[in-house]
Amino acid sequence: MKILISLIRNLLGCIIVILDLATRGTKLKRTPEKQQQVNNDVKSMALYQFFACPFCIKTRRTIYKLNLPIEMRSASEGSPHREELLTGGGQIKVPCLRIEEDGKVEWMYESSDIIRYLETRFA
Ligand SMILES: N[C@@H](CCC(=O)N[C@@H](CS)C(=O)NCC(=O)O)C(=O)O
Repeated sequence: MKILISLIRNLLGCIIVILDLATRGTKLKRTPEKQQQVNNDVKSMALYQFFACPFCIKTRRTIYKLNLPIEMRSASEGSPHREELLTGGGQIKVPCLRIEEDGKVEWMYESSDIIRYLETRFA
């Protein structure tokens, strides 16, 4: 039963991934200088995520639209990043944005909080 639910969930996730890819639209355009600055700013960030999780897809969509080259780290079972997420953030829940700035590390959970943070900072 657990396997069936997981299968259905992943299947639905893959459908949402395809719909997202088909309807993403265009990326935000910036001057080369501004884009370079943004690229540098996001070097300190990484998104822990699952490929087919709807909350992760929603977050990745915002990251795509805002043209942010944020590193994606899979938190799926078997991935080395899963342990990092648990140890650093305190729970296995995705999406989670790791932000390292001024020697401090913040683990931001909740897709709506991550999206609001990125839009406020980069839109
Ligand atoms: N309210 C959260 C929901 C996140 C959530 O439920 N994520 C699921 C995956 S879709 C999760 O991480 N579950 C833990 C697990 O599968 O181990 C958000 O919007 O980010």
